[in-house]
Amino acid sequence: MPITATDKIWMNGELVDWDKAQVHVLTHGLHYGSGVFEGIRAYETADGPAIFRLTEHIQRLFNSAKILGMEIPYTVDQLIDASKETVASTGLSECYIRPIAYLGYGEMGLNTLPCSVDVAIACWPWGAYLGDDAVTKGVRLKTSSWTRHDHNTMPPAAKTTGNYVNSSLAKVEAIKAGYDEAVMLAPNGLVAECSGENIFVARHGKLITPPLSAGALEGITQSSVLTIARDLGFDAVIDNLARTDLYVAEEAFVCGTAAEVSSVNSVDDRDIDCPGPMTSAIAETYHRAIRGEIDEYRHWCELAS
Ligand code: PPE
Repeated sequence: MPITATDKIWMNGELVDWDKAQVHVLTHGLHYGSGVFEGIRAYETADGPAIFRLTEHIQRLFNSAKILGMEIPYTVDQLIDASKETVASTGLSECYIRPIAYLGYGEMGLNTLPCSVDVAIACWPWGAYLGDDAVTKGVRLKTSSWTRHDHNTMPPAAKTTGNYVNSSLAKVEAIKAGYDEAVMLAPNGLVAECSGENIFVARHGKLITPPLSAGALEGITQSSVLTIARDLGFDAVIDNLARTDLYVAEEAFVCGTAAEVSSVNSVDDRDIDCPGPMTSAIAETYHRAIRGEIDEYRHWCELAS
């Protein structure tokens, strides 16, 4: 999806002009995928732009770095403030936010211990990740021929830049085959997640989403959806799913910061009623929650200024 430029990008402690936010071609992260990143959204609320669950996203960035053994030279609070400062500098009321910490220029080779860590935060307006019709018409999923990483190869628990080659292989395969998104299975055949979203299905009236142990990212939207679903009175759990659970699901949806809540209309050409009643109720509540319209979830909306 094309990027629309904004004014400034935060790089290593200062806001620089968008066009000047550049790195050297020998940057370590470019060669070895040695970076960690986040995807966050800011939404317009009655009190001004607010960043949805910003603190948890920045904490996850630090956890990803910890898994990689990467020392981010800032504190969680500093990157929270920097994210707010970057959003405020754009003047936008709604945008996508991309913090990234990566091994920088100066060292080559696979021993990352001497490498410096650079940090940048960019924001830009980003529309519906899976298309404007994703909530109402739903998306077509295809089980990928690519397997999600094992925990002892590329830990899926860390949102590492290099991990996303696996996601891109799956996404491109699905699109070329005429589908919208790929479902990825773990090496043991259980459902992990989609290329850039967590997945939920309803079976016997209960909503189920796969765990981290099955190779899913611990999604912040997944966590919001679990809370919302339970508050709406639905039974919702984190549990393993077989591929065939998707084929006979009563309803299904995917969720993530970029995709928000998007319903699924089929998996491997097995149709699923769409949008299902629980999906519709959750999507509607989520869309109000992110804009600060529901009191009990307002603490998720962290004002940008
Ligand atoms: N799984 C994966 C693999 C994933 O990339 C995301 C986010 C999620 C689950 C959902 O996580 P959360 O955003 O915390 O609910 N995917 C990001 C988009 C990736 C991309 O750059 O494209 C996102 O939604 O920001």
